Amino acid sequence: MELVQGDITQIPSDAIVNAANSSLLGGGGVDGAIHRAGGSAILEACRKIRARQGSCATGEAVYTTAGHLPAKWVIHTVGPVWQGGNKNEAQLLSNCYENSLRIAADLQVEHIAFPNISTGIYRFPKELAAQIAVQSVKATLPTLNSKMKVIFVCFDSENHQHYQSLLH
Ligand code: AR6
Repeated sequence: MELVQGDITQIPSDAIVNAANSSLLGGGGVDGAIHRAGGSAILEACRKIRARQGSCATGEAVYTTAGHLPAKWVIHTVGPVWQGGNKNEAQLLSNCYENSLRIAADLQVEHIAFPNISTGIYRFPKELAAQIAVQSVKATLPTLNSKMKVIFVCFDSENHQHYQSLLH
């Protein structure tokens, strides 16, 4: 596991994870940044997935091309909206990391970059989200037939500090 502070759209990686919403049709935050930088091919691919399966449930993940991004794939996962902690938010957030890693392993990626899912517009407490992210990755990686490198990409310094204390 590695830690980087910056914009995930600039990180060269086999797969970049998007903190999407269940419509898969784009939005603000990191989702908006990924669609803007990656171009229309990502939205076109998302529309095809919607036509096939409908929306993407919270905690689930799907993958598309990465368009113009310096990556092969974008894995779109839908984090939970924080509603106080009694709506299964922790498990659903953990599922986002686990399901994204499972797709990445199927795609045989060697590097995957995660943003801090749910910690922006969806208001998940950052410290708890960081603990769940690290724990979920630590629990999932050994179950996969993969030597994948996981890069946590923190946009803001508060998230970066939480990950720093967890990873060192
Ligand atoms: N690179 C890396 N991280 C980023 C970037 C970036 N370019 N931009 C923002 N972040 P958010 P959510 C961080 O709000 O909370 C969208 O509208 C940000 O600082 O992007 O899961 C979707 O369509 C924060 O730490 O995602 C959904 O409707 C983290 O990314 C909704 O927002 C997540 O913030 C999802 O909300």
